[in-house]
Amino acid sequence: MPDQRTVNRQCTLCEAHCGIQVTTEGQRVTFIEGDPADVMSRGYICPKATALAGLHHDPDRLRTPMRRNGDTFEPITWDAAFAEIGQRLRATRKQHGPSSIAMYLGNPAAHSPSVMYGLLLRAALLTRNFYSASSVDQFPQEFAAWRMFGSSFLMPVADIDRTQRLVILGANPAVSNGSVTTMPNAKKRIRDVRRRGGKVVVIDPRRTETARIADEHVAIDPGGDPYLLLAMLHVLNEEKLVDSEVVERNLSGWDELCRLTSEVTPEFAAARCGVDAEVIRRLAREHAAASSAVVYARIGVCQHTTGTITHWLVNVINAVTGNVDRPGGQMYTTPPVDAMRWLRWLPIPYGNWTDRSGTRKAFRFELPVSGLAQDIINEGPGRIRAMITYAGNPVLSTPQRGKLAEALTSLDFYVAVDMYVTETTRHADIILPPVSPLEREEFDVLFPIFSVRNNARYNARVFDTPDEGLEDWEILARLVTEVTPLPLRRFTGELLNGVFSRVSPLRIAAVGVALGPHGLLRRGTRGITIKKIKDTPGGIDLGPLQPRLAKLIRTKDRRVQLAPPDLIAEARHVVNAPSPRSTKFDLRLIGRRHLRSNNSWLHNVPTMVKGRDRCTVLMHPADAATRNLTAGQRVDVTSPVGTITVPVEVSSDIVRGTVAIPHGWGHHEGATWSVAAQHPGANVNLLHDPEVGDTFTGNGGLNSTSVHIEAAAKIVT
Ligand SMILES: Nc1nc2c(c(=O)[nH]1)N[C@H]1C(S)=C(S)[C@@H](COP(=O)(O)OP(=O)(O)OC[C@H]3O[C@@H](n4cnc5c(=O)[nH]c(N)nc54)[C@H](O)[C@@H]3O)O[C@H]1N2
Ligand SMILES: Nc1nc2c(c(=O)[nH]1)N[C@H]1C(S)=C(S)[C@@H](COP(=O)(O)OP(=O)(O)OC[C@H]3O[C@@H](n4cnc5c(=O)[nH]c(N)nc54)[C@H](O)[C@@H]3O)O[C@H]1N2
Ligand code: SF4
Ligand SMILES: [Mo]
Repeated sequence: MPDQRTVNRQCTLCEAHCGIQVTTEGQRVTFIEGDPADVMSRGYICPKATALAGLHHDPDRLRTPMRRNGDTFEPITWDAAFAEIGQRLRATRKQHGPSSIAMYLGNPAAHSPSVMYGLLLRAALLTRNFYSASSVDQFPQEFAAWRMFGSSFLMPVADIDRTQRLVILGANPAVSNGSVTTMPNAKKRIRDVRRRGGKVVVIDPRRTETARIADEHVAIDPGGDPYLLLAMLHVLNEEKLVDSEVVERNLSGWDELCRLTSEVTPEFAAARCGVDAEVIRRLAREHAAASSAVVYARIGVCQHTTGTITHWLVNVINAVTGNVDRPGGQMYTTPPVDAMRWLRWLPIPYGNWTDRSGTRKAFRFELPVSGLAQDIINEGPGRIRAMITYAGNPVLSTPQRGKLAEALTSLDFYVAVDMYVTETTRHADIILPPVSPLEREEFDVLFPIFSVRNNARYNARVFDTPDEGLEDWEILARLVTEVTPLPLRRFTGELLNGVFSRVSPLRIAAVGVALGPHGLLRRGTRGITIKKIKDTPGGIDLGPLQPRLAKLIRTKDRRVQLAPPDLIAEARHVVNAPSPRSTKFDLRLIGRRHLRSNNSWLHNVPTMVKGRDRCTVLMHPADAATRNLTAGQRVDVTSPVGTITVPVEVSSDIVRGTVAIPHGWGHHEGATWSVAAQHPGANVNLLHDPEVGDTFTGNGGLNSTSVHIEAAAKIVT
């Protein structure tokens, strides 16, 4: 083939950022495969990587700005779009104040360095009503890091490549490929723990794809984790299994913590978490005895009312067994752009303002997204009048009692930065689509901060940016100039435009790399530069994680805080609370991810949705039998706030009394993506109560819902 080319870059669909080789013929992608030279993924890709081709060629993907005309959209020019947006947003701000404009920043935003301009836009808006996917995701993990290490940016990473004992709590990396511990080809990394004689334990209500390749699966009842962890600490203290030298030297608050755990015996915990008391004892003993050990916890435990205290207890167990900041434990990276080193100086405001109901506190300049719909809808002062969404689909991905779509239609003005007309963006007045991922040249600065190995990798463009195409950062920069509150906006706007067009995220990253721990300024000619990274196939391996907590920690006494008073008080409250039992809503509902699905937006790519229905409710055979339900039958799943209808999938992989439904479905609500509309599924977030969330951060309590299930009332054809 004369015009056949192969370009090496990364798949940016999820945090793993696997290296890929994209082969093209003319303007078509013909093949996507793993890049064997990639220093992180070593040739691995999951089935989603090929979706990049489907996305690029998808006729439904928007290529020009669209403006609402009644119930449809029509194309307009970029200049006309920006002019109208500027005028409408400035008018709203003038009439109702800066907080009348809200912004939601969605998950894929974090997968591109364009996010820097997203945050600049957030700053320029001067709004209190800023939201992101963080508050249905890792907020509790950040809060625990803030209280224990002094900054929310100091979330430690599990050193999976060197540990001898890996305990996975509420995460399914065999499918998700890791999160806030970025580990492409997680399955191989997990198998490698076992190959080198280590042990892998998965604690999860479902025998997951990860549990299948582990040494042991401990089935736990949803929400049982804080009891299990407190009881493990009870055993560690009672049997004097802690690393007393480390406790003495680096940690504060162990005695206070022991006063709390003294009441939480394994027998007490067993009744609350469904794990046998002897198993809890053994988990504690084995963690202490291993030459290195790490508990790695993620969204299965974040998305609970107890999210923060669970993450805190996870870090405590790692710390008191001597496994924080040492190889094989929880560590910090030394990334090419050392953003966390700089950002940890930022003050973390908490509770400085709230949502309009006064119940949800702002945490690090952000409000929990579950309050969004009501803060648009409810009449009265402080109401949100205009909205910007950037790379997010909160109608499907956040709990809003089904009110968000209606809320968006009631806004004075709504602008979306997105390449699809989704269940959310279909309510926009103007949609601004960025170019496809394959038309971007980038250097990721975020995920190297959470990677299991230090690395620097470059993302080359596969196709030239189309003449009229803009990248996210260019769109966001133009929005900044439109909303800048600076005086003489016309003049300063022009000036800013001129500056921004020269300051691409790639240039900012180049400076960051030069100033970073591996850069020219530190290492002289041995240091790395963006050019060197670009010229090295597969990227540059910067070695295993190094101890560096002593340099990074921001607590007053420079020790890890084991007993922050508010967390102790909340844990005491949780221990003393009666165990919740509802006779009507008798099943616990949790989430589940699939290897071919990515949150809410890959369902328009035919290869991602072919085969059997994935939006099913998974239930134990005994639970199905007592309700006279059979596999494939459609059922109504009802929670205290909503009902959805989905088919049943029966499997003994899930514990009795618990059911699992994936999120990101419910496409009939939009019916604007032609492929996705053919297998819509149902929106599980209609079942989650926006009032139920993590006590500290208000993070969505998406695994804290109870439901009732019965045969579907209506026959759907
Ligand atoms: N019930 C339940 N709900 C959940 C979860 C759960 O486990 N259970 N998980 C939560 C989690 S962890 C997350 S992160 C959120 C994710 O939820 P969101 O933050 O809402 O993100 P997505 O659903 O991935 O939607 C991404 C949108 O961005 C658009 N997009 C994709 N790439 C780009 C790009 O490069 N630029 C721009 N401008 N747009 C782009 C897509 O078209 C899509 O509309 O969902 C959360 N919701
Ligand atoms: N294929 C695919 N990969 C993805 C995504 C995707 O949608 N699809 N999304 C990406 C995103 S945005 C994120 S944040 C990450 C998330 O990555 P992970 O944190 O690995 O998320 P999940 O795969 O949802 O795994 C959560 C696990 O928690 C379990 N769980 C639920 N409740 C409880 C509980 O109370 N206690 C315990 N111990 N376990 C519980 C569930 O059964 C499930 O196995 O994945 C990323 N990768
Ligand atoms: S795990 Fe899959 S979706 Fe994630 S980066 Fe790798 S290939 Fe892409
Ligand atoms: Mo996420």
